[in-house]
Amino acid sequence: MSIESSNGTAVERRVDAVVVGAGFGGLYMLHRLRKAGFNVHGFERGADVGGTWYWNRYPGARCDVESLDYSYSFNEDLRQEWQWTERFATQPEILRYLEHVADRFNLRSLISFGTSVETAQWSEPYQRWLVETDQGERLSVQYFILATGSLSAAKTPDIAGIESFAGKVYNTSSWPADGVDFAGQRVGVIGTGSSAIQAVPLIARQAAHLTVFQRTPAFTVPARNRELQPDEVRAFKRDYPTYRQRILATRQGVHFPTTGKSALDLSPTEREAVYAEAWQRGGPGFVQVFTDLLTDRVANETAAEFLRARIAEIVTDPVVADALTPRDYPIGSKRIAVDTGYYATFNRPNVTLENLRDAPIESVVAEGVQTTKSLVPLDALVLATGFDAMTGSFLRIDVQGRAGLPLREKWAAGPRTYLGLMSNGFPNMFMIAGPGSPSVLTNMVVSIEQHVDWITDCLVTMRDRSEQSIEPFLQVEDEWVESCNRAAERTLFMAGDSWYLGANVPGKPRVFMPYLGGVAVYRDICAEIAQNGYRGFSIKM
Ligand code: NA7
Repeated sequence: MSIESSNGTAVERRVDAVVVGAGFGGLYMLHRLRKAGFNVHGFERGADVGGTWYWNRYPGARCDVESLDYSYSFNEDLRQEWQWTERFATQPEILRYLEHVADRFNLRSLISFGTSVETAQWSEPYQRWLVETDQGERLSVQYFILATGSLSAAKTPDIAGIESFAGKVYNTSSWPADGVDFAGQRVGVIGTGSSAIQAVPLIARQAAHLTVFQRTPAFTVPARNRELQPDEVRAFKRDYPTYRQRILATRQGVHFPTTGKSALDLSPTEREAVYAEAWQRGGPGFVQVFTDLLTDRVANETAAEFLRARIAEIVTDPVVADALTPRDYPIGSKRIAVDTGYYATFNRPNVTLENLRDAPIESVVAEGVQTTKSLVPLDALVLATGFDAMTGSFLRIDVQGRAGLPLREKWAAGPRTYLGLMSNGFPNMFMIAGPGSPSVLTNMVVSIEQHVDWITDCLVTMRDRSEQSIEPFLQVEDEWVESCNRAAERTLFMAGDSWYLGANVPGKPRVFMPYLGGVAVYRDICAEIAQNGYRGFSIKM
């Protein structure tokens, strides 16, 4: 068989599966498929493994899921031998973990690094994908698997004149590997999402002066990060199976303490005590302490008020405190940030908050940032302006399905998938943690492992039955998308301009992209579909 590539030349290589991306998802996918006897190859645009954790090396970068939770479960020896050192792991430690996994399971030999997949075209006559890379490789592939990440395609901010800035411009999501020394410099940070909230306290300690340009204030809770104690790690490893069962039964794939009650069932004093305890405990579970914080606006407002009062307590200048206080969207509708000393950083004499609601950025000029009120002179500019989340990393590849249908066209009004795993019209193309799956609302490692396991089982079953292609029926996909949308409409997630909704990218359709039903329900749905002969999927010999 020979498939011709788009420029008419023959393919160079034939493999069973191509996996795009070598982060948590891609590495485990490669491991499982090779172990199952498939001939599999990986492509990774970075120079090494790590995905999100390879690129996001900005100062202070950490995971906001606790390290003991944010780890693979699939191998007992790996679980026992790896030692996390802190409650919330830093980016370098997570990257070391993924490098260790790549070495331990000998995965690097399967991957072409520094290589981006540019196009993938489905050939109906051959029932295979033709995959082409920016390095000129051309492969004929039965299964095309996208493990490209949910927060991987950085957003280019629509700010005029960035190229004219005389100093250096950095993006938090593609930070130089050997770090940046801001000593003695006037630094500007644009954006106040999770990345900026982690970076700002550290940049402030180094820079001569830091100016934070804020358009929308964020809700953030203290991480209360600390070193892990040998005793707790030993207990965790000893009781791992029990612990694992417990987190698989949750919505988020992590255990968050909850009262199991409505916030409105308690008196104001009792409620305050619950929030105070969650604040002291730290971490992103703050919005999980009551059952209705993400569905009831009045309940939500009680949590928001608690955090607003903390800002007023910490930040000494009332004007700055006021500017840092979020008021116009429900807490949790945009992903809550987890910080170490963020608000207190604004008490430092070398830190200024520029409230872009009072004076928007007009442009970046050679000397610095020009707002409608003043020119802020800068030596370095940091863009912490976010991502084209959840769909950006898929759509930057020119994917063409049956009858040459571009994925970009199919998803023009928002992503359409069945289970966040596959999309009708794109046979044998799988997504790991795609839109329509729990993904970013959960512990990503838990969700990734479940997707990889499901995909592997599916491919093994198809091979056993000599089946060639699989694709969801349009009707089940439409029903899935509809039910995801309906679930979102019953929540407060629709009321914040979040990246979950694509609202942070001008022109992107406003569609809530993750599945809201949670890890436990979703796992059951996927398992039941597989047990029933992949109900809802068209499978061809
Ligand atoms: P986010 O959370 O999307 O934050 C991006 C920030 O950048 C946010 O404060 C934006 O303000 C701001 N932004 C974006 N474009 C502009 C322009 N043009 N001018 C001024 N400010 C701008 O991205 P992060 O990287 O911080 O975090 C992403 C996720 O990674 C996070 O949720 C965690 O899950 C990990 P806006 O809100 O749009 O007014």
